[in-house]
Amino acid sequence: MFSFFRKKAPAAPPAPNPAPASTPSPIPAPVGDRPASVAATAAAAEAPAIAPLERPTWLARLKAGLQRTGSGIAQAFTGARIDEALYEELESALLMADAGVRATGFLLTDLKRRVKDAGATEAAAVKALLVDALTELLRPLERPLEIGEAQPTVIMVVGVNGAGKTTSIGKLARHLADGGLRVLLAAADTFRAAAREQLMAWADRADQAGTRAAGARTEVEIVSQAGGDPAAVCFDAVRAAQARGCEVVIADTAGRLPTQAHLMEELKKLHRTLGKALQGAPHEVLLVVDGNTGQNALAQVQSFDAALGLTGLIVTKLDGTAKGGVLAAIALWARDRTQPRPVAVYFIGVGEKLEDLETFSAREFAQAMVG
Ligand SMILES: Nc1nc2c(ncn2[C@@H]2O[C@H](COP(=O)(O)OP(=O)(O)O)[C@@H](O)[C@H]2O)c(=O)[nH]1
Ligand SMILES: [Mg+2]
Repeated sequence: MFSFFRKKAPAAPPAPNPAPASTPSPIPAPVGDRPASVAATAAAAEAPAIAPLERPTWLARLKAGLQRTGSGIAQAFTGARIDEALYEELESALLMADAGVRATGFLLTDLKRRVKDAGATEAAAVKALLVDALTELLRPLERPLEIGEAQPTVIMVVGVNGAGKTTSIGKLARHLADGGLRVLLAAADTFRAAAREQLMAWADRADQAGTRAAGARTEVEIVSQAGGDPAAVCFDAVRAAQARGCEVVIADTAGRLPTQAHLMEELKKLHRTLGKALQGAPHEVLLVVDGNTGQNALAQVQSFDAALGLTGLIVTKLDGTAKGGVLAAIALWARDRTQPRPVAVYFIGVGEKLEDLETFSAREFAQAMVG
């Protein structure tokens, strides 16, 4: 399910009903072992909760999406014995799943240690231990997106063309607005004429997923400028959000390859512009990656991070032919990264509908991948 929680604003502008607690309050409380995924600091005292919605089909979709990986890994466990052949098969399956050489080696070493510690004697037990190893590797990526420490919280969204930026922004905005947050979108992809309309369509979408708390729905606003300068759109959007009391600004940007130096420079300029409009902005720099890009996804993460300092990822299209292993490679990279702020996987996309944007759960993902 999709969920988010709010944090209270620091030294808030006087709110009509001051909240008693100053600590972040989960909205809603995590369900099962799934974490709440977006944290928001709203000045509003009685933050409307997004009604938790159980959708057991969601995990099934992720499993179906990662099926090829799952069956590849599961195949390694068809024998009963724990021997070198089992580890060799697992190695091939992980490599085929796009985990890459490093993460594959890391996972196998960790798995062998777990097998030894547990005194496991059957292949079936090794499978469960692999889920544990993968879960532990992925766990640091499982963190809630924090919204509301600043007013407004400014989120910049970047990525290559077709990764799913606009779609994910639309879904995210709709979910947040259905939960009662005032969201303003900056249509800063001024290259694509239809990008604004695409955002509008999501912004206007009815609450199909049932995520809306009673009476909580707010309208999503959009700032755009036909054929205009993306930096101007971003600047205007933040200023408009301040003037209108919006809690979240999400900036959509034009797709680009990290190898396109001048376009990356433009992205850095957008980043600076947001900071000029509001000190400390953008508070989040999210990279949207297509889960089907395999090991290239890691290269994208590294390049965009070097240019902008990423705070989070949205991994899309995990319902398709994605193999999922690249998340293990990203997790290993993130572990060794020395930036003060860790990178999280805030959401994963498992389809084209509103309810297909989901909170990332390390264990669920590991289970879906191992099959
Ligand atoms: N199957 C599937 N398709 C997706 C997902 N996310 C986005 N898409 C599709 O990917 C295509 C490109 O998305 P778009 O948001 O326009 O990409 P952008 O260029 O990064 O803004 C569209 O057809 C979306 O519907 C997902 O999680 N699953
Ligand atoms: Mg787009």
